[in-house]
Formats: sequence, C-alpha cells, structure tokens
Amino acid sequence: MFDERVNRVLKKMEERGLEQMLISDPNSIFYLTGRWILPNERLLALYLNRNGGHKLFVNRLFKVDGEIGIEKVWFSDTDPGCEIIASFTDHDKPLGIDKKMAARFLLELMELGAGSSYKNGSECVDSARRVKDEDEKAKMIRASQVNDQAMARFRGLIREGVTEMEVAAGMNAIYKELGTQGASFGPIVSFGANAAEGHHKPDGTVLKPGDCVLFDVGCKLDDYCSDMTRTFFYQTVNDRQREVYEVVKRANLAAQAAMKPGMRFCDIDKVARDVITEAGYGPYFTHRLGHCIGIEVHDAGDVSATNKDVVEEGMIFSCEPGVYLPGEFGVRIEDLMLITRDGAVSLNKDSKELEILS
Ligand SMILES: [Mn+2]
Repeated sequence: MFDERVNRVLKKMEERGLEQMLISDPNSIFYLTGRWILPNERLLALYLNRNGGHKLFVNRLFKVDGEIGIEKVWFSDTDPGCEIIASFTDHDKPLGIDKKMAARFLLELMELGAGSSYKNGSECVDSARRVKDEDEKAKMIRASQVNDQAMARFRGLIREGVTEMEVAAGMNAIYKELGTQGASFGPIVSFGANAAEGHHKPDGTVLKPGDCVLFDVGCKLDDYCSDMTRTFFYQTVNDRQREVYEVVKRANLAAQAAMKPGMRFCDIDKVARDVITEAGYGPYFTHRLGHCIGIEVHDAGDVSATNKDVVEEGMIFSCEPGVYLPGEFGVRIEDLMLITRDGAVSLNKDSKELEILS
C-alpha cells in the first residue's frame, strides 16, 4: 500500500462524509497497492474505512504474493464473495462505491444491506489520482520523452504507396524497439479525409500527395501512459490546409500559455475554442479540448466546456484542439501538459511547425 495515496483518498472520503468505501477498479487498486490484479468478470474489491481495518477481497485464482500492507481476504469461485464483503462492512453507515463496480455485485451488496445507503465514491479516488505525486510525474515525463522519440521515427514510415495499416504495424514495432509496454491505445494514423474522423481506425487507405497525415499515438511505460498528436502533410500543402493548421496550432499554444493552477477546466477549453471560433472553424472543433491521463489514457476528468473543476498543481492532461472538415482533411495537435506552481509545461517537445513529409 502507498500510505500517502491511501491517506489522500481517506481525506477525500472525509470531505464527502463517507466513512467506508469499496474500490473495484483494477487501475485504482494498482494506484493504491502497486499490484496489478486483473479479475475480468470475477469479484475484486479494496475496502477502505477511515477508522482502519482496510481489506483486499481477492479470489484465490489471482497471485498477490507477499506482504502488501493490507489484510487480504481470500475466497474461491464457490464462496459467496459479496456475503464475505458484507460481513465486514458497517451496515449502519453509507457505503461508497466506485463507478467500475459491476451492477450484479452492487445489487447483491444492496440486497445484503452492506451499507445504510450507497454513494458514488469514485471522486474520492479519481481526484487523488488526478494530482500526480513525484514518482508518477517522473514516469509520465519519461513516457512522453519516449513518445517524442517514437514520433520522430514515425515520420520515416511515410513513403509513396504506403497504407495506414502498414504504417500502424511499423508504429507498433517502433514502440516495441523503444522498450515500452506497447501502445497505450490505437495507435491512430489517418490519411487525408480519414483524418476528419476523430478516432479513425487504420485501414487499407493508400497515401497520396497532398494528403494530411495525422498521428495520434501513445505508449505505456512503467505503467503510465503518454498521448500526443501531430499532423503532417505529404509532399504538398494547399492554402486551406495551411490556414487550418496554423489556426489549430495557435489554439494549442494559446491554451497552453493560459494554463495555471486555480483556473477552471472549462476556461482552458474556452481559450482554445475562441481561437478556432474567431477563425471561423468553431463548428468543426467537435470535441473537448482534453482529458486527464495517468495509469489510464483517459483518466477521470476532462478539459471541456462543462467541467467547472479547478486545475491544481501536479495535474496532467492533454491539450488537443482539432479542426475536422468532413470529406477533406483534419488537423489535430496534442501535447500532454503538467500543471506547475504558476503555469504549465508541455511533456512533449516534438516540433509543432508545419512539416511537409516527402
Ligand atoms: Mn488524447
């Protein structure tokens, strides 16, 4: 158990009037214990109580070797897992539940009366995960450094007649050569009109001169994710592509320059959106500006018009404005940003100058 992280979660529980909670998200359990336990459809839960007596309920099928600083309660496939959990919870107090607990387990716990009521306790752990500690910052910085190295090499995969699928295969090979745990998602590479789809899946599309080439890529390293997007042009670029590129770049840079602790996520989104709207492309920026990231590519929390939460030092999230012209092309430029004491730094150093690949 990482005591400091557990204590932060317990403090968030106190702020929300929760004395006890069950955490079932394997990512959150990894965050708190340093152990990966992937139960698939089986029951797994970490029970936290502000008065102590934390417990990890885990099926015997999973290896959790050695002392991990928390009592393990083992059960087998034929044991009544929820009944075992309910024999330890305080039935007279509200029970916090995280958003990943399967409904079938929660419904059974409710029938058993495991708590006096049931509250969504996800934010207690999600908000702790959102602010990175020094160890996490170092891992996130390293994952993005390696992602920059990968992006430098991805340019070299672009050649006449290549398909998106061939480039994607090359990208996965590069991530392997760089010693990562592999791509953290996708990876996405889209040519021309395909780049106007936000999450295009690489297919047999053949590259042709004048296409944009959009790479949205990330790797996992030391269990932490990176994520960045660069958009290039193949052999030639026309005036409209150049204009859109420069607008998106300005939006990316303006939002990054504005970021600082105390600002609301929605205000950061607005800075980028205003640049794009003023240039006349507002309707074509069809998604939120960014998302939090860490153990998962999309950690809870986003940089969007509806998120009024305040940004804090130590948070890491993406800044990824885009303009998508259906049937024509799309441009997205994405960096991961670390909020510092008085501003923000980009974890990605790869150039954002308009680049024509040949
Ligand atoms: Mn992203």
